[in-house]
Amino acid sequence: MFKKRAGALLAAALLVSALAACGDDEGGDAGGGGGDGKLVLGFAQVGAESGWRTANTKSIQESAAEAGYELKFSDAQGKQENQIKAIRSFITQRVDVIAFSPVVESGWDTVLKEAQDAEIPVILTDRAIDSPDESLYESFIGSDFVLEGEKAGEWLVEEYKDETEPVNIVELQGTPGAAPANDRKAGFAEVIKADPKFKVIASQTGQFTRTDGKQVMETFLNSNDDIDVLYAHNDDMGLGAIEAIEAAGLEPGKDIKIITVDAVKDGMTALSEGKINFIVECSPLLGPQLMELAQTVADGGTVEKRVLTEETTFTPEQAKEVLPERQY
Ligand code: GYE
Repeated sequence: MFKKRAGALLAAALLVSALAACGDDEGGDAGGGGGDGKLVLGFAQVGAESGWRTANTKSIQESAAEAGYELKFSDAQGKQENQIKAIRSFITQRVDVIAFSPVVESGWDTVLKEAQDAEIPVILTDRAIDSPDESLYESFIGSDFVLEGEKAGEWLVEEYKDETEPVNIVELQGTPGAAPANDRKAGFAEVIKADPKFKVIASQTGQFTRTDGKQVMETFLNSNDDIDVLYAHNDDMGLGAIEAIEAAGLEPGKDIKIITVDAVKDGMTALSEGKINFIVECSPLLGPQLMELAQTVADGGTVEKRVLTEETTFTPEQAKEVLPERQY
């Protein structure tokens, strides 16, 4: 079922002449490369670290099934070396398209060059890579993580606009080296630096997981007794931190204001209860657009180099309104 782009054009030309010749009904060949015509998509996922990731995996699996594609799905359990292995195995299997969500930003050039040499198009989903060689992938679909960090910072600036005393902030960062961790930190820092009263007194990774979010928040609480705000790079770490805050006899959302990113159901529930104060949305529902992109690149068509996801923000009142219909 493997098909090069040049091959796609040839296959399309042959198909047109075959149809012209015998009025045959073989049209709609998704893969275009013969066999049963199913497009074969190899997808190398980060892992299952968060509610966001679970929803993202579901979206990709459901959309692939709906589109009638054969999905080869690999879970890297948070390790770059596993993702590289999975991509190499997709190349060996000669899938039609490779898509993956890079666990960290750097270190992809060699394996992506191998895919390029094998003429298998690659689509980045959710997270970017830091390579200057943009020819290594066809498109990058996902959120603007810097903008998410900025939105978090803007809420904080507005919330504390009348405050004259220092505002002590602790930050739970995502996986070190991951695009959403780097960018959410940078966007937030850029906005709050305008006012020196905002002080990030501690900032550490919580690996995007609840367990680590809880544990790191415990250490923050043990070494600082004047924390005003927690900024967590995702809901799961914020939810873990809430447990640590409650265990320390403090009230999350009141004694310590909490801002998170993602807006998955559990996060939105905590927001509606006032335990989180503000959530910046990051949509995991990338499946349908990814399938469209995969089809286009498999057919040799051109796609936008950057496909941005549309997102909003939520206050507790807004969370209450949308929760009943929230899909993830
Ligand atoms: O925010 C976090 C997940 O890459 C946008 O990864 C994604 C992030 C998401 O683990 O919850």
